[in-house]
Amino acid sequence: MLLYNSRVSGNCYKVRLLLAHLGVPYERRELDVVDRSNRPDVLGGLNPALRVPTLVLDDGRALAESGAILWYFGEGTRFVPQDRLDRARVLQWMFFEQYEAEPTLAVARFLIAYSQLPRAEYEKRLPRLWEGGKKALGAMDLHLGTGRDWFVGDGPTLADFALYGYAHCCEEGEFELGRYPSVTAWLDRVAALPGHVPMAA
Ligand SMILES: N[C@@H](CCC(=O)N[C@@H](CS)C(=O)NCC(=O)O)C(=O)O
Repeated sequence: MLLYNSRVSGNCYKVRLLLAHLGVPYERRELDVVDRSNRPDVLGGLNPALRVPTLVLDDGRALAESGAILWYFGEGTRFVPQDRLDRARVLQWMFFEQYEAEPTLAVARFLIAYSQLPRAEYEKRLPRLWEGGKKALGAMDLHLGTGRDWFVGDGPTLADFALYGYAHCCEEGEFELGRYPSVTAWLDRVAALPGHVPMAA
């Protein structure tokens, strides 16, 4: 199995994190997230969106979108609850991650830490991204602050891995994690799970 990956992408990291927890072996091919000029050559025919993560199974079939890849490997494991409502709640937080958290936390981080653009070129975009990212972190903090250790149920699920991808590195986007104590405690909990791998692994 081959994962088209970027070392610094939280979307790719979510997948690597789950595969590490499940002990699933795979190969990685690194793609640049700044110079994307080879994307059509490499990912054309595999993922029409030309984004990473893109996974190619051993039989040649491809799967893209971090959430879909998480679901493909997570179904039937301890990371997807048996209860129907809890399963839907895992999806609730995965959709939240893609609509509220990733487009704000990830984009602010990318512009500031990885885009190699002069700050003047993107500075006007930051207040909106910060506003949206704070809203997402605030909602996560509120949810976890009601005495929960995990987003759904009594143990880690795909929802936790999906949200961890960009929440754990949001300070690179100049978000202040100290304002979200329940999120900070949850990040520590995820990082303390046996089998955890850091993004740089
Ligand atoms: N919704 C997708 C987003 C994937 C995505 O945005 N990947 C970025 C890296 S984090 C990428 O490939 N960017 C390059 C581009 O937009 O051309 C997912 O969750 O997998």
